[in-house]
Amino acid sequence: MFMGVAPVCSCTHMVRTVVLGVIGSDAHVVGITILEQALSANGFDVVNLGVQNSQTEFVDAADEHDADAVLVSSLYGHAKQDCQGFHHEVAAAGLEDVTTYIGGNLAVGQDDFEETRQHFRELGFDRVFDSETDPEEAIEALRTDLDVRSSEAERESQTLTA
Ligand code: B12
Repeated sequence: MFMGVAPVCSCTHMVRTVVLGVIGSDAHVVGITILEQALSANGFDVVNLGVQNSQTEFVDAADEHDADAVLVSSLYGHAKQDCQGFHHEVAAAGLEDVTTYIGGNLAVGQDDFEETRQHFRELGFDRVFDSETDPEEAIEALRTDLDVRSSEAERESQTLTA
């Protein structure tokens, strides 16, 4: 009689898929490489798109891989232009439930980061991180945001700091 095969893993939580990449013409690769390693070491399934991605490439990858989160990186100071309309593309693809973060050197020069954060939050990003961000901080935020997605009430009670 066929007895079946025991599951290899009896984990109670799902592996979360994260699409990660650098947007626009930006070629700074070190930050996302470190983020990829940290995320993978912490159990995330990471799709690293590398550098110089269009908005469409992020959205297509999120769709194709059924991503839980999209992490956009930008270092060269043109993130505002590169991210204009990004969330319209996300919505047009029916991916409004995908968590979106952006991080890096998001403006030119030394600006007031709270203003920068506010700008990107208004564009639609769930969290905005500066270039001093430790990968652990992003991982903690992802754990919080992706775990509470099962409960609308809990999600609304979260206080976002990034
Ligand atoms: C190395 C470097 C280069 C290399 C890149 C090599 C490569 N392939 O990666 C080269 C020489 C090619 C280069 C080119 C340019 N660069 Co450059 N570069 C740097 C430098 C010195 C280090 C970047 C780096 O690797 N840091 C180490 C990694 C680990 O840190 P990180 O990238 O900041 O990433 C961390 C965080 O930011 C954060 N993070 C990043 N993304 C995200 C995303 C999310 C979602 C989260 C949560 C966190 C997060 O987590 C990461 C890991 O801890 C910085 C100055 C600096 N000290 O940061 C300038 C810097 C980024 N470059 C700069 C500029 C202007 C340029 C050029 C435009 C110069 C020019 N006129 O040609 C070009 C752009 C070319 C292009 N098309 O991208 C400026 C940007 C200025 C701004 N934003 O206001 C900087 C800040 C230098 C400066 N002070 O002026 N650069």
